[in-house]
This record gives sequence, structure tokens and C-alpha cells, in this order.
Amino acid sequence: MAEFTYSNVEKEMEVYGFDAVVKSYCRMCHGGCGVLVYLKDGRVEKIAGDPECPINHGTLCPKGIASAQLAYHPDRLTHPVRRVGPKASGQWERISWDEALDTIAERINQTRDECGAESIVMGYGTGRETDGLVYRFANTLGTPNVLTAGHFCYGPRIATGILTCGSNPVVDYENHPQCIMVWGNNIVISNPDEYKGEPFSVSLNRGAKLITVDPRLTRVAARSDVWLQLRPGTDAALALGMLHVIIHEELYDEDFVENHVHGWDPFVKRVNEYPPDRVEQITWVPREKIREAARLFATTKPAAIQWGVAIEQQINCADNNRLLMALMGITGNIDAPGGQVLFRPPKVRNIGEFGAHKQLSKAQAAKRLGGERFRLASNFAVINPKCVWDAILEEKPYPVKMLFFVSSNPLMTRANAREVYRALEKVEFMAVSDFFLTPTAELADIVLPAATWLEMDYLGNFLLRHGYVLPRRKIIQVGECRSDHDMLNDLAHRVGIGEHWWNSFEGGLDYVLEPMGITWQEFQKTDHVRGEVAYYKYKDKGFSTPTRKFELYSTKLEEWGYDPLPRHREPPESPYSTPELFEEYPYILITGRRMAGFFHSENRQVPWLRELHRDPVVEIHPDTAQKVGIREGDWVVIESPRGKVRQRAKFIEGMDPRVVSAEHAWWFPEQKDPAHGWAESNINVLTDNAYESCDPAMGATNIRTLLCRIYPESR
Ligand SMILES: Nc1nc2c(c(=O)[nH]1)N[C@H]1C(S)=C(S)[C@@H](COP(=O)(O)OP(=O)(O)OC[C@H]3O[C@@H](n4cnc5c(=O)[nH]c(N)nc54)[C@H](O)[C@@H]3O)O[C@H]1N2
Ligand SMILES: Nc1nc2c(c(=O)[nH]1)N[C@H]1C(S)=C(S)[C@@H](COP(=O)(O)OP(=O)(O)OC[C@H]3O[C@@H](n4cnc5c(=O)[nH]c(N)nc54)[C@H](O)[C@@H]3O)O[C@H]1N2
Ligand code: SF4
Ligand SMILES: [Mo]
Repeated sequence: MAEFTYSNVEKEMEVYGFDAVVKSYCRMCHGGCGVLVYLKDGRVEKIAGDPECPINHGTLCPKGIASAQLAYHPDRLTHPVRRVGPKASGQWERISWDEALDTIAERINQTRDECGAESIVMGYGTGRETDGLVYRFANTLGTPNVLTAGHFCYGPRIATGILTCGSNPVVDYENHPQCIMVWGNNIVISNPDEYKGEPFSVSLNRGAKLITVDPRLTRVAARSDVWLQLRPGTDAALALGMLHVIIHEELYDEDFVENHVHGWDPFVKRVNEYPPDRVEQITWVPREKIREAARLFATTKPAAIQWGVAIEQQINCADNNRLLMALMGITGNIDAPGGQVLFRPPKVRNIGEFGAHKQLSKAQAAKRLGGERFRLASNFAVINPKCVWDAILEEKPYPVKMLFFVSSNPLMTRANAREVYRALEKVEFMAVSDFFLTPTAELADIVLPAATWLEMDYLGNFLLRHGYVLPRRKIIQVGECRSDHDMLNDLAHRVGIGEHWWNSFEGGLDYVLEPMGITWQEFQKTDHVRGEVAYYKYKDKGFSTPTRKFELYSTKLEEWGYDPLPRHREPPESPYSTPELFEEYPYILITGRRMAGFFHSENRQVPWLRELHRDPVVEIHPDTAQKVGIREGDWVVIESPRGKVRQRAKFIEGMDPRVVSAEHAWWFPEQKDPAHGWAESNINVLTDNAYESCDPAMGATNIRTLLCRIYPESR
């Protein structure tokens, strides 16, 4: 264990009688915050931020602080169970780990032999750091089908980053950007991926200019120099409008454009289709504001874009990402200190090797669901969820017989939840690994009790692109819970693919660390490692793309038959694309803003966190509310052509009266029947997953902008 001394910690131990304080890294979200875990009689008594951690500098969010309430929750599943009644009957019996894993192994072997490995779909949830191993399991087993949120979250940033400049450009807060453009992101609440709110706030406090692109007046928007309140789903048009200003006013970095970009002329031609007056009509943002923001961003150095998932859950997903990268690139902020850096990882095995992607044969890879339709996604081993539901329900292009979800709750988090339900109900066999019997787990055949971050050794943040790898340490054991890594390593031996795995999972940790010449036992004595930090690497080596240039014009997309240049597509449901529907459903609905205490469908049962936020909330402008007869705090009905749900109205002046914003992933663990109210307030009952509404290359489901009506429950 790392040696450390903090005078206040020593004092606290003395005064409160803690037995030990252990350093580790939280993972109640995508993870990364350094923590000090205080123990008394072997139990976690308190969790505090580690002031020495370069990621959070001692700060923590409510989820981190409440982690022990999750770990010790009385409803937690602490041993494997097998369902003994019909699906969703809530009838379970306790079984041993051996019995559980043997049963799953038997089904895997039988399904693979009778139908082919591709009819087994593995799945994992966002950022639970099960990613690498679930892929390793799937790839070594021979199935190309791994179902994640990767089609509409983070995956698109990585995929388009690789196409455009070789990696994902990450904001360099350490060198304090002088201008930050927050685009479709609420960083101070969501602390997503590589980012935590603390370094962002420090840069603001040092005087960085702030531009916010968000349909809602968030706390960040309220602090901005310029707030662009765009119509939801029109980000591509807005970015093209800003590029128009930057190009026509010659505010771009000439050296970068001349020497380092591919496709400048055709790109400018495309941008010319989006002058600010046209963009104003599309986005509802006044042209003067577009100009003001473009000028501020392009003339303040260094500048960075703090981008979020809102731009990815749209039909324009891949192009939105590419356009924001174009803004970073042509203003000279790529790989610049205080700009957007292509950080290098330390010398560890990369996620591709850990995920054993080379083990999957070409013939099996060609069977990836949706592979022909969504070629960008498929090239990054990502699938669109509807392809899985269709393969179960319609057996097309082949039947999927088995699902195995390790850390995901798709009934709450995937679009068109009623279709998801039908698929989970029909599938022949489903295994789930989770902390609780969630609405998804209630439909499973076997549920495995997973370990929380306090109960595992792992290489934290090893997938992310900020260049850090962190030693997460096992501190407690709860019941029979096991880490997913340990569980998958064990299962791999039971299905005959053990040769690609290790005797115990510690071997997997050693495998990743091997290029650094150290073992897990040695690594866990350190605080963290970081890759070498270097700027402007492209000046010597070019970018890691097919042309070695920053590709404004994507040669790969062209090869795959897509438009190589980014453009704006009107959202599939909108006042303009579906005017008749708009008459019946006259409001634009945004779904899924983040809440501080919850992580998607998680934590509704954690007392400190539920206290922060008791009920699902839909935000609405007071004028709109008055028009439809809604009072503040009322339970109201939100309805789309797919269905209706209830949430409580909250009045927000800082919303366009034509837009409402609902929360996602709500279920009610306090309802003890096996449905746990999954359909009551679950906004994904309303979202659409039709293929035509998805991003044509990435398969991102358009869940951010749809049409709805909203009215009091009593109507
Ligand atoms: N309408 C709408 N829908 C959305 C979104 C939105 O904005 N709007 N956002 C989408 C996005 S960006 C994402 S990433 C997805 C997220 O989708 P999911 O990742 O499916 O999200 P969760 O609901 O958090 O499901 C995770 C489950 O895993 C369990 N769990 C947590 N940690 C572990 C672990 O270490 N091991 C195991 N075995 N289980 C664990 C939790 O208890 C929980 O039940 O949701 C998407 N859905
Ligand atoms: N506490 C907490 N933290 C989380 C999560 C969580 O569930 N809870 N989830 C994690 C995950 S998986 C993810 S992906 C990240 C996401 O983190 P963020 O990217 O911060 O996601 P959101 O808060 O959903 O959306 C950000 C902002 O986008 C705005 N927005 C909505 N529609 C549009 C649009 O069309 N265009 C633009 N420009 N903006 C729009 C919303 O109003 C919102 O303020 O958060 C991660 N962190
Ligand atoms: S931001 Fe994430 S890693 Fe940091 S304390 Fe909160 S949940 Fe933990
Ligand atoms: Mo996400």
C-alpha cells in the first residue's frame, strides 16, 4: 500500500478511533477521484477526497461520499440466485457460485454449439470498467456482439477522434484554457469520463472566458460570457455557422490549415452552405450571438471545448463530434498546452490487447449485428441495441438466444423500453451481474452478486484518454460478492477458453502492467502512473490517420460509403421534419439530464442520495405550464407516440417555452413487487429507436430530441 501521511488524517484517527485509512479511487461514476477510505472494525466508516490526487484534488461528489451506503445496503444481492418462477415473478432461490457459473457455462456451450457463438450477446454498462474483459470474453468465445452504450456515448467521440486526428482530444485543464466552450455538457454535475468539475471550476476562477451551448440555463450557462440557447438537436448547424464566421473572418490558424489538415477546400465549400442567417433559422440562436461566440472562441488562446453526451445522442452524432474537432483544429488548439491534447497512456497494454480484439476471426466479425448498416460503429466493435432486440423478436438476421449483462440495466436505459421488455421477456436465457435485483435482473434466469469498487483490485481509468492509470484497492468483502473481472476469468475456464485467460485475475492485472516491467503487487504500492506529456506531437510525426493529417474530410468514411464531410440533418421528429406530428405533440422533449446523486438507474435506494432528489422531475417554462394548466410540483403526464409516463413538474425560467426536459432511468426500488415501477416514469418508454432515426454511420439512437405533449395527471 502507498505510504502517506496527512496531519489531519492522523488526528482524525486518534480522535475518532479509526483503525486504518486506505487510499483508493472511487468508481461510482466513470471514476477516477482519489479517496481516503476510513475503516473501523473492518467496516468503511467514512470516505473523503484525497488532496494529493491530480484528478480531483481532494474534492468528491455526493455519490463518492455515499459509496459505503451502497456497499452495505440491506437489499444488496450478496449471493448468486436462480429464478424458480416465471420471468418477473420475483421467485428466486439461493445457489452457490459453482452452480451459478456451471449453469451459465452449460448454456453458453450449448448455444454456441447449436446456434453459433454469435447468438450469445454480452453486454456491459457505461464506465464500470468491465469493458475490456467483457470484450475479451466475447472475442475469445467468438461472438462479435457486445451490447453497450457505445453507439451513443463516448464510443462516437473515440471513433471519430481516431478518424479525425488519431485519438480523443482531451481538455488540458492543467495548463488553464483561457476560453472554455461547454457544449452539451453539465460537467459540474456529471464529472464525466476524463473530466471532473473541480479543474474546470479552477480554470474559470482564474478568469477563463466561458461560452455555453445548451438549451437549458444550467449553472454553467448562467456563469457564461455567451450562452447559446439552441434548439435541441441542431448542434451540427450551429457548429457549421461558427466555422463559417471563423473561416470568413480569417480567424483560423493559417499554419495549421496550410500544413496539417486534409480536405480544406471541400470542407470550406460545405461550410459555405451554412451562413449565420440560415443557421439562425435552423438553431433559433440569433446570428449576432453566433458571431460573438465564434470570435471569442477563435481569438482567445488557448481555448478548449468541454463536450458532452448531448451531441452524441442525435441523428448527427458522428458529424457533431467531427465538427467540434474541426473547431478545435482550425483554431490551432489541438495538442496545444491549455487546449485539447492527444494524451499518451503510460506504457501499459492497451484496451485493444486487453480486450483480445485480434482473437475474433474475420468470419465471426462479419456477423456483427447491424454491421452492414452502421459501419463506423461496427469497425469499433459497437452495435446498435435495436439490432439485438430484432434478432431476439424477429430472429433476423439470425436468432439471438442468450444475453449476459455485466453491469447494465437496459430496460431503464435503452430507447423504446417496451420493445426492450418484449425482447428480454422472450430471450431463451439471460444472466445478469449486478448489485441489486433491478427491473432488468428480474427478467433474468441467473443473477450474480457483483462487487463494488470498494471490494476489488483494479487498474482504474485505464480505458480513458487522460493518460492516467490508478491502483484501485480491495478494502472490504461483502457477502459472497465477486468482482466481474474475477467472475469472468473463472467463467472463461468453464467454457473452454481458459488458454486466453489467467489462473486468477491478478494475472490479468500483471498482463496489463507487464510492458512497464512491474507487477500488480508492485504497482499497488504507488499512487498512480501517467504517460509522458508532450504537446504538438503532430508537428514531427503527423496525425495518426490514413493521410497523416487532421482529416476535416474523412477518407475512412468515404471508403465506407458515407459523406466524408460533416453536415446538419434535421432531427427525425421536429416542428420542421414532422409538422403534422408537431400539431399533436407540440413540445420538443429533451431526455436525460444528469442528477448529482444518481448514476443513470443507480442509487435510488441509497438514503443520502435519494434524499437529494426524491422524485423524477420534468422541467418546464412557467408560461408553458400555465398554458396547459400545470402547477409547480404537480405530477404530470408526458406523452409521445410511443407511450406515456409521469414525472413532477418544476418551473424553470431559463428554458425555451417550446422545450421541456425530463429525467431518465427512474425506477422505484422501494416498490417491492418485481416490476419496481419500471414503466411508471421511465422516459425511455417515450423514446424512439427506429433505424432511420439513428446516426447513419454510428447507429447512435436519437434520444435527446423528440416531440411530446404534456398535461396534468388529472386530465
Ligand atoms: N433517455 C435517455 N436514456 C439514456 C441516457 C439519456 O441521457 N437519456 N443516457 C444514456 C447513457 S449516456 C448511458 S452511458 C446509458 C447507461 O446505461 P447503463 O450502463 O445500462 O446504466 P445503469 O442504469 O447505470 O446500469 C448499470 C447497472 O449496473 C449495476 N452496476 C454498477 N456497477 C457495477 C459493477 O461494477 N458490476 C456490475 N456487475 N454491476 C454494476 C448497477 O446497479 C446498474 O443496475 O444510459 C443511456 N440512457
Ligand atoms: N451524477 C451523474 N453523473 C454522470 C451520469 C449520471 O447519470 N449521473 N452519467 C454519466 C454518463 S454515462 C455520461 S454520458 C455523462 C453525460 O454528462 P453530460 O454530457 O453532462 O450529460 P447531460 O447532463 O445529460 O447533458 C448535458 C447538457 O446537454 C444539454 N442538452 C440537451 N439536449 C441538447 C442538445 O441537443 N444540444 C446541446 N448542445 N445540449 C443539449 C442538457 O440540457 C444538459 O445540460 O455523465 C456521466 N456522469
Ligand atoms: S465524480 Fe465520480 S469518481 Fe468522483 S467522487 Fe463522484 S462518483 Fe466518485
Ligand atoms: Mo454515457
